[in-house]
Amino acid sequence: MGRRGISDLYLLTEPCLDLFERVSVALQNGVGIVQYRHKYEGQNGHQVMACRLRDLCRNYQALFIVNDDPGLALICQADGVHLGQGDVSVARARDILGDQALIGRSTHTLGEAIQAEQQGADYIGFGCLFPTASKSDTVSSSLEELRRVSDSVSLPIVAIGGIHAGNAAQAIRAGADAVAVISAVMQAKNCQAAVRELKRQCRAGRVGMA
Ligand code: TZP
Ligand code: MG
Repeated sequence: MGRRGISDLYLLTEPCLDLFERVSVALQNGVGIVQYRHKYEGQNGHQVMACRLRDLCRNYQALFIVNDDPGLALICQADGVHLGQGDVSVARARDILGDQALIGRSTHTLGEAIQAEQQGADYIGFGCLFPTASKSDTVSSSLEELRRVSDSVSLPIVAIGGIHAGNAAQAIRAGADAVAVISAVMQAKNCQAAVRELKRQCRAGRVGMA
């Protein structure tokens, strides 16, 4: 495991009919961190789903993170929360969740990454590295900027945006500790094969760095 459990493959959920089955398969095949990210669920549905996913993650000793909402993270006793640039401050999330919580911040530039570290985030998301259909309001970034971030920031870095088995190793080689994916796993025809190949590519990327 990497620093505080952030390594290799970080899975973000999206609404789908076989959500729990997919996440279970992902966990069985070595996903170590799952973020509950459902933008369009009613508040009640959020709580029920988040608590079920938390239980699932606990069964596999995986970390469970809630997107956007420290209040929901508190209610469902998540391991932490992931904050976008437009969400509450790291300090506010820390007030709500306490010192032990893992707080992530989305970043798109070296400046935002340095700021997230200064503000006390525990890890940063960095991207969007490659074209994605999963998020419309993304800010594009690059492997070169990821390298600069990796040289300047000591927090764990989770690369995100359009990552699949064909480019995951590049992101790791450029300095990411982990790669975060939605569609590469949540929309995979064969979820198990997708997770295994992504993990293999992460390992290949690390070997390529040695
Ligand atoms: N933040 C930046 S890109 C993105 C998020 C949530 C979507 C990533 O989804 P995918 O399907 O792995 O490209
Ligand atoms: Mg957000």
